Amino acid sequence: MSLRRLDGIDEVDHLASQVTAGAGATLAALDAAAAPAGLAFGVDLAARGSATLGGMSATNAGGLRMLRYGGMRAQLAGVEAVLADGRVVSHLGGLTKDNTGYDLAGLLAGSEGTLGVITRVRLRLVPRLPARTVALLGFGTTEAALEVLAHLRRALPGTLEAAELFFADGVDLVCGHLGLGPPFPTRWDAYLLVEVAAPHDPTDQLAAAVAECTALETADSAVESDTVGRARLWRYREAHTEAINAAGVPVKLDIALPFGALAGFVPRVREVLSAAVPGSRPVLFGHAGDGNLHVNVLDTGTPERAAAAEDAVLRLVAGLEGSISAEHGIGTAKRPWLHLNRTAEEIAAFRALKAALDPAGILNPHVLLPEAG
Ligand code: LAC
Ligand code: ZN
Repeated sequence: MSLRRLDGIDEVDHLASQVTAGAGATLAALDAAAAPAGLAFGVDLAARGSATLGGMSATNAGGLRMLRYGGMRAQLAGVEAVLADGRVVSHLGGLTKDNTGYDLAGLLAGSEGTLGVITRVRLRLVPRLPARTVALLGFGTTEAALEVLAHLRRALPGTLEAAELFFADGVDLVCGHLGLGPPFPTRWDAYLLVEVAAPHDPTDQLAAAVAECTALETADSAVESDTVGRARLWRYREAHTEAINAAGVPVKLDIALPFGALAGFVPRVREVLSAAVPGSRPVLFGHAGDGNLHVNVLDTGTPERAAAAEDAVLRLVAGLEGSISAEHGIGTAKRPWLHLNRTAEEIAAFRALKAALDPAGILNPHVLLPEAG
């Protein structure tokens, strides 16, 4: 019998670059367990100290490195789960090639607890890259920031790990909340934060790629490669959620758009909100590398105004062929809008799966699927 560690993480299988972990283990514990084997986990997010691997799997969390490694579903090599009738399904062998039927791990990832309760996960690990560099870039327009990102994707194949976008109003909130100075003397409209990671110092490569394209645009840049400097630049992005929550109770939307629609959406969503909910205050930020923006709307006031804000943004997004929930899932709040992204046939297939695996509807009822009728 193998001993189970208190942090819920089994011994790392360094031959397979995989590990088995309990659903309650945290992301931070996983990272600490993988490090001595020269490995890391492909998903990272700001709540790494409290986010659990079971919750991250059930919600198919995306996070900050999705553009390089994919989301939680891509990391799952197997799951153990308890079904609604108490039976346990377990497939934790982690074979690289295993074409023996339905992919239950993939199905349970992102099922939001509606089809089974994940109890253990078999996770793929990635090489731990020791050399990392972060650049924060300020631009006069969102278009310029996204053009530069497109260039960096081509110029930095295999090393670009994160590409985050945020805006002047969000930086103001973060600076006010944390008592931080602004990143640059100029208050830029759009900010792009990129991180590259490689076996050897990628700073020169990043600096050259940035110089090639920012020369064409009016821009500011700051580059940091030590741990403290990188964390200083990341604070401007990672503190957005806490700074927004400190400013009020936001309507939180989490959308994705085709890349070609992203730049136009930024001014358009502000116009749409100011028409639908006058006096509301949108703060946008997110994972530009995935086409995913978090749209947080402050100062909606009444529940009616909050619902109007939500409806206006989600209809705009669906009209642009985007996703009404890129990362955070449907939950209870987004159910009334699921039909904007999913056809009646798809929703019927969802209901058939739910009925087969949870006929009495005891697992996370009222989540994901719209109420029937
Ligand atoms: C983030 C969370 C809100 O990206 O998804 O910070
Ligand atoms: Zn996010």
